[in-house]
Amino acid sequence: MTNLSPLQIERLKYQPKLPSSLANGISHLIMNEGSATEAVANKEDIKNLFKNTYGKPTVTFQTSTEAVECSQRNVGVILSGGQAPGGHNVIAGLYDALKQANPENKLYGFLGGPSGIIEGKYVEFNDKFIDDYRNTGGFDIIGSGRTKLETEEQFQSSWEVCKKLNISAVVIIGGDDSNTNAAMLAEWFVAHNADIQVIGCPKTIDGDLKNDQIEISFGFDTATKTYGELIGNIERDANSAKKYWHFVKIMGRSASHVALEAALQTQPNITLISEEVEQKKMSLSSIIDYMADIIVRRSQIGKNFGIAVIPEGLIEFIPELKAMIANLNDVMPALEKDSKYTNGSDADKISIIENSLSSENSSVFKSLPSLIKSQLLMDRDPHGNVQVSKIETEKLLISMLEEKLSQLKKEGKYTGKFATQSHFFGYEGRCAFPSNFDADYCYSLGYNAFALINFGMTGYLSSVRNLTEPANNWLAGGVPLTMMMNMERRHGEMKPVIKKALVELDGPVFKKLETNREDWAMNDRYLFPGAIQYFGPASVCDITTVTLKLESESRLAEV
Ligand code: FBP
Repeated sequence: MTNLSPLQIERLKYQPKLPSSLANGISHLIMNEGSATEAVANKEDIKNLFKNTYGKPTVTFQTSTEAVECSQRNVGVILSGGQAPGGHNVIAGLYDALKQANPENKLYGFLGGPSGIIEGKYVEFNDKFIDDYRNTGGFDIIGSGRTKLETEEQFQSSWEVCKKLNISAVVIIGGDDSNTNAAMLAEWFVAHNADIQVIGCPKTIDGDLKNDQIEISFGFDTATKTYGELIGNIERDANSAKKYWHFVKIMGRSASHVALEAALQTQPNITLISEEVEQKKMSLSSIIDYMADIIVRRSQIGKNFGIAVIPEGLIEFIPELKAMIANLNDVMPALEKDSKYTNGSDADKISIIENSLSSENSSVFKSLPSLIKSQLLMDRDPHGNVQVSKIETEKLLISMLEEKLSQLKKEGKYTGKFATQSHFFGYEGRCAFPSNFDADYCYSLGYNAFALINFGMTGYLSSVRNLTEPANNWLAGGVPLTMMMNMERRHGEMKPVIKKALVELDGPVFKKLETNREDWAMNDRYLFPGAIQYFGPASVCDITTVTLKLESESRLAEV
C-alpha cells in the first residue's frame, strides 16, 4: 500500500489481543453448551418461522490440551450496513483463525454487502491483502451494503454462489437488520439441506445490538470516543467565545446510547434522550419548553452560550411525530407505486401525503417546516427504516426555539441573546482507526466466529463478554440469533427482526445523566476527553466506555 500516514504505519504493526480461552488456537478448544433459549418476544411466531434454528443453547469456549482435527473449509464473509470501526479486524481475526486451523482453508469476501453473495461478486483473501487492512477503520476492504435478504430468489442465488465456491460457512458482520438477514439465511440453508452455516458478528456504532450475552456491538467504543473528542472541543470553544449555543445531533438511528455515552464523556448543558421523551410522552412543544427554560435561566446568569446534545432518532420518539411517521410508513409503499406521486414535485408529494394521512397525523405533518416534511418523505432504507441521518432535527429545534424565545422576549421573560451553530456528528466517527478496545474486540469476534464454524454451529452470533476486564479474561462463545428476535411492523407488514436494545431509563447509565443533569445545565462541568490514544498508559489507551463500565458494575452488584 502506498500513501500511508505515520499513524497508519504504526497501527498496521499492532497485534490485537485475544481472550485466553482462544489463545491456544482453534484446534485446542472445547465447546460447552448452556441451556435452551427462547425468543425475546412473540415466541410462537418466531418458533414457527425458524423451525430449524429456534431454541438452540448458548455456547462458550474453553481451551483444551487435546488437539481436534480441523477439516478443510471455504468461508465467505460479508460486511453489512453502516460502517463501524474495527470491521477490518473482524475479517483479520477470522482469516487468522481459519488459516491457523488449516492452511488449505480459503476466505472469500463478498463485495458491496449482502448483494455480493447474491450476485456472486467476491474476492479471495491472502496474507498481503489482509495485512494492508489490519487495525484500520472503514469497510473499504470489500465494501458494505444494506440489501435485505428475504426472497426465495435471493436465498437460492446465494446458495448457487456458495456451491460454486465450495463455501460451507458464511459470516455476516452487521447490526440488528443485518443479523436478521443472517438468521433468515441460516434457517433457509438448514431447511433446504444446503449444508452451509451462517454466523453473525455484532456490529453497529449505535450500540443497540446488546443483551445479557452481547455486552456491546463493536464500533460503539471508537465512535463515541470520536464524538466525545469533538463535543469536548466544541465545549471549549463555546466556553472561550461565550457567544453561541451549539446544537449537536449525534448519530444512532433509533436508540440514544451514542448520545448518552457522548454526553457522559463530555457533560454538556442539555442532553435529550429519545427513550425518556417517549416514556414521558413529551410533545415537541414540551421539549422546546424544557430547552428554552435552561436557555433563559443561563442567560439570567450571563451565559448566552451552551451545548445541547440531540440523539439522531429523536423525531421518531416524540409521540405525535411517532404516530405520524408510522402512518406515513403505512401509506408510502402504495403511493410509491403511483406515478402521480413519484413524478410529482416536492410540493405535490407533500400535498398528496397531507391528504393521505389521518386528520390528526396530517395536522402534525402540516405543522412542520417544509424542509423537515421533504426529509421525512425521502426513501426508506431497504429494511423500511426512516433515514433519520437525513432529517435535520437540530435545525428543527433551533427554529422552534427561536420562535419560542422571541415570544418570551415580547412577554418580557427573556432578555438574552440566542446565536446558534448546528452540527451533526455521525460519519466522522464511523471509520476512525479502531481504538485498542475495538481493535482487540473485533479481532476476537472474528477469530471466535471461526471457532463457532469449526464446531458446526449455525444461526449464532459470535459473542465475546466480560469486556471491562483485560482482554485475556474475556469470555468467548455464541448466542442463537433467534433468541434476540421479535415481530415488528416493517414496510407495513409484520416481520421477524432482532429487537433493538433501547436506553433503559431505570439503568445505571441513564441514571448517571439524570442525577447530574441540573448541575451540568447551569454550572459548566464540561469534560474534555481529547483524541483517542493508541500508545501510552493502559489507563488512557485501553479505557472502555462509561456505558460499559456502569453496566458491568451494575451487573456485578446484582450477583
Ligand atoms: P447500522 O445499524 O447498519 O450499523 O447503521 C448505523 C448508522 O450509522 C446509523 O447510526 C445511521 O442512522 C445510519 O447508519 C446511516 O446510514 P447510511 O450509512 O446509509 O447513511
